[in-house]
Amino acid sequence: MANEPTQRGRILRAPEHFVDGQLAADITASGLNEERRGFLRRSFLAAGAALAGGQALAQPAGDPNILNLPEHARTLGKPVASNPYGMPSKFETNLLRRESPGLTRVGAASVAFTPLQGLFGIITPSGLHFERHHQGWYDIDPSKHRLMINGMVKTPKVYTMDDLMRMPSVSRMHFIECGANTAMEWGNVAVPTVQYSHGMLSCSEFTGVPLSVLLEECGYDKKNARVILAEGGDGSAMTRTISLDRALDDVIVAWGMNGEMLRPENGYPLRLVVPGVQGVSWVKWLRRIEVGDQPYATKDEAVHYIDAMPDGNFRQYTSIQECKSVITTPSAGQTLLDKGFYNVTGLAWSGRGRIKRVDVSVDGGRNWRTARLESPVLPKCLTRFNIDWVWDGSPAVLQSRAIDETGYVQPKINELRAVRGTKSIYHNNAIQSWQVAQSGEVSNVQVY
Ligand SMILES: Nc1nc2c(c(=O)[nH]1)N[C@H]1C(S)=C(S)[C@@H](COP(=O)(O)O)O[C@H]1N2
Ligand SMILES: [Mo]
Repeated sequence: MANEPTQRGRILRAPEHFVDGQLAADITASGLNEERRGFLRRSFLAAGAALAGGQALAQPAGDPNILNLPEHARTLGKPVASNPYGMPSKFETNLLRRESPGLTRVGAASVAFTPLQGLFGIITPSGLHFERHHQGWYDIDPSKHRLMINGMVKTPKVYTMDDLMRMPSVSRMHFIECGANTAMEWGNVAVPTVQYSHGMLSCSEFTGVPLSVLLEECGYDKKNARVILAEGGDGSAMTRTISLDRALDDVIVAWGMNGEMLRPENGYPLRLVVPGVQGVSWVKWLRRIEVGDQPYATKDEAVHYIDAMPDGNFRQYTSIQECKSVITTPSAGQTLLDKGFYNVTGLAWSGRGRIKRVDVSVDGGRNWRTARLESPVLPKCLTRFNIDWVWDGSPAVLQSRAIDETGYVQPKINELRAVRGTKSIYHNNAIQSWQVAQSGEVSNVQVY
């Protein structure tokens, strides 16, 4: 696994394609007009002046990739709709969901991780959304799919997809994180890349009808009802309990993801979106919601996604994904090519609301600088952060620490262990450390 290729496994020196005065002459030779050349020179100078660290500029004079007009500049390109459903460039084939070999006995009950190291911004491309199935995935015929709402309601109802999609809908951006994300790292360093350590995390714009609208329409028992039970249409008959307060707050019965229908792997044609709550409650292939007056002690809930504590007890219903962050570049498995300038970038999120601040350390947590948060900064959504760094070529330990709007500060791994022990699987939101060796190689370490 350690040798598995990672997307953008090598980080190119940022200023590599800046050019000097000599090249301006070559550009003239290649046929650019005066006006264009003037523009290029100005922008190169501006970019060059902004360089941190005062590195020597690259000398690409004589580079055939600049001197010779490529074929694509001399010929007719492909016609529109050659790919009626667009796909990534053939040069990007390394950016893939990956399964952790041997994690579970069968692939139908496993995980495929999102390649966080290769993504920009906050939205996960739908084809790279992580997958977690207890019993495989299906491509369900939407014309045959039904959603039943029953239990403590005045009028139990069965909805078709057409019924649901006529209702008032909302579109909201939210992260989904499996409660078992970063589960392998409780005891010590276990996995070689951020894809495996944090890749049970994705973020999309979801579209659907608020669950509150459906519950109102069915006339839920306002006096006595306390919970809902959501049931999936797969063989594992996944069921999860959600408190009625939460169900009425921001839960969505969703069919849309990133502007199109959900992908089959992610619950097509219908899934529950439970913002801020661990992934297991986001029931896929959603077929039934039952309103009740006490938590359903389903077998699934008794044994899965509960936290083993040091004293031998278990914490149950710790469903909210606490504030967490991780640097995605540079991250383990990547190699810095040279000393000099790097944009350190990563993701921060909190199941309790908005991210307020992210601090970054390059010396294992002794000193911290505040990173730039990119907009939008939305509640229960991924937030992208960036910060400048000039690497002097000596060993470094990179860390990020997120703070959410409740004031909660992401803990160090030793602080978390002091309270939770090492028997847990779920809800590890510790600060992640990446070590940069003198060689430029980045690896997963635990430093506190
Ligand atoms: N019906 C059903 N819903 C399910 C699951 C499942 O196996 N069956 N897995 C759950 C778990 S544990 C997680 S983390 C999320 C994963 O959602 P994704 O596969 O869209 O990433 O779906 C949840 N919903
Ligand atoms: Mo999960």
